[in-house]
Amino acid sequence: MTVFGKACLESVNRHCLPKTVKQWHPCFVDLESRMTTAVLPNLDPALIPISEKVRNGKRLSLDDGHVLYETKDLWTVLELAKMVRDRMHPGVAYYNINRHLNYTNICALSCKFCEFARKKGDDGEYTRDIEYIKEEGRKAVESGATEMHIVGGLSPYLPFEYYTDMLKALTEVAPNVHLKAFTAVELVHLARIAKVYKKDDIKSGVRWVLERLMEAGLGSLPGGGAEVFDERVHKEAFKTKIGAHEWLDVHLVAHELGLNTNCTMLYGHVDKREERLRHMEILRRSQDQALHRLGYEGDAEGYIAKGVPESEEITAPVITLTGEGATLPTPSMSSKGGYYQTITPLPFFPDGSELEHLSGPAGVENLRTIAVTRLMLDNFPHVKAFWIMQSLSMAQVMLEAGADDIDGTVVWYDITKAVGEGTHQETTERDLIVAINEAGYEAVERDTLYRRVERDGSEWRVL
Ligand code: V47
Repeated sequence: MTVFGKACLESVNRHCLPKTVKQWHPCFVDLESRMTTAVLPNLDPALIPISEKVRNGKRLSLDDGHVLYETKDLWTVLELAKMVRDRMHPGVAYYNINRHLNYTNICALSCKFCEFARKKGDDGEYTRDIEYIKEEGRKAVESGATEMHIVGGLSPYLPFEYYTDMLKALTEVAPNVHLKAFTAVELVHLARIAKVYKKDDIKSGVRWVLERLMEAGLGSLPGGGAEVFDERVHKEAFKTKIGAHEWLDVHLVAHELGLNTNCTMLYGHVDKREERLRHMEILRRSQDQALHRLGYEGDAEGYIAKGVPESEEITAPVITLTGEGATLPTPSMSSKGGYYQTITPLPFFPDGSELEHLSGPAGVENLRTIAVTRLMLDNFPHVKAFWIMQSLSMAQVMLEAGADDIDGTVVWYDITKAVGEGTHQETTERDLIVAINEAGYEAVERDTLYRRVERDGSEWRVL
């Protein structure tokens, strides 16, 4: 138990939680607080002012994020993230019944962290035809899936119509299955192959593409391709991929069109912790803008990081959803615009990539990153511990450290493979429920938009 445990928190507040760090300096420590540190010898006083902000639903600064990342008092960081997560999603954790579909692994890019991409003629290169894709749609219906998560490489060999045909074919065979498809990177590529891409006006081309894809059945955007929004990291690890501005523009246009989107952070390769924190700052400012469009008012005095270029252009006030009684956005607000639903931190898998010499992050770093993400991204409704990349056991533990979602049954997954696994990486609904229940939460099946699902075998409806 740490000082911020639910039961303990109130008593700490009443008796000894000091208002400033100064009071925790040894010269100022009173008897009560000395007793607290005696019971909790690892308590880091630097976390006290941060806990005050967290308790009051205030935005944390990049310096606070730095403390959360560097402190030796990991348990308090986890406990703070759990406090926020429990406040936002009391008693529940989410999963879904889904299928991932990777339609091609041919990719014009050569990102150093990627093990998935192939060039035409390489061993194992593939492009799925529409019949194959339809069959996947039928299997999704048979298995009762509510979502297909569809992403692929940037193939120079596929015309724009392939993408609209794919969505139309899936809508035909699986009309009730939500199509969460195409990362921002793919959408910019689609604008290029449709010849509507303009370097100085990315938004208009992407809008054209998204409108066509929505007509064909697109339901929302997954969060891939964000990596870490930083020029240095971009140059070093994924130079030819779109940068932060373009990624954000795509999501901005999607939100304007009423589509909900997700986002990710691929960490633990050439990135530094401070660069991850800046990535989080940029994302939460982008979400401020989306929530402001939905009518959230926010805190005009709230902390805004200086010197983070992508966030400087955003004029929305700071909007947090972590305070007591905050209302989370719902799909019914989508008539005014979409928003980011979920942030999924993705730990780097080195095997088979050009960065294989790096070790990649391990359990403690992953656990801490989930917690820091929950605490920093105070306006994101959900934090996902993607079990495919975290392992189901770690994803379960992460439910105690800020995560409220572990993704779904998945079935096929080709982007990363756990040691000894091929692309068939499936888990059962039962295993997901057991993992969530064992962590002490009610397992709630959700659809892509986080509406509760009521199910009878493969038949389902949203509540
Ligand atoms: O865009 C690529 C990343 C992403 C590696 O939106 C790698 O709900 C780790 O975006 N090690 C695809 N990661 C996955 C993704 C995702 C997953 C689950 C849920 C959602 C969602 C989105 O995987 C890519 C890239 O950022 N990636 N290579 C690697 N070696």
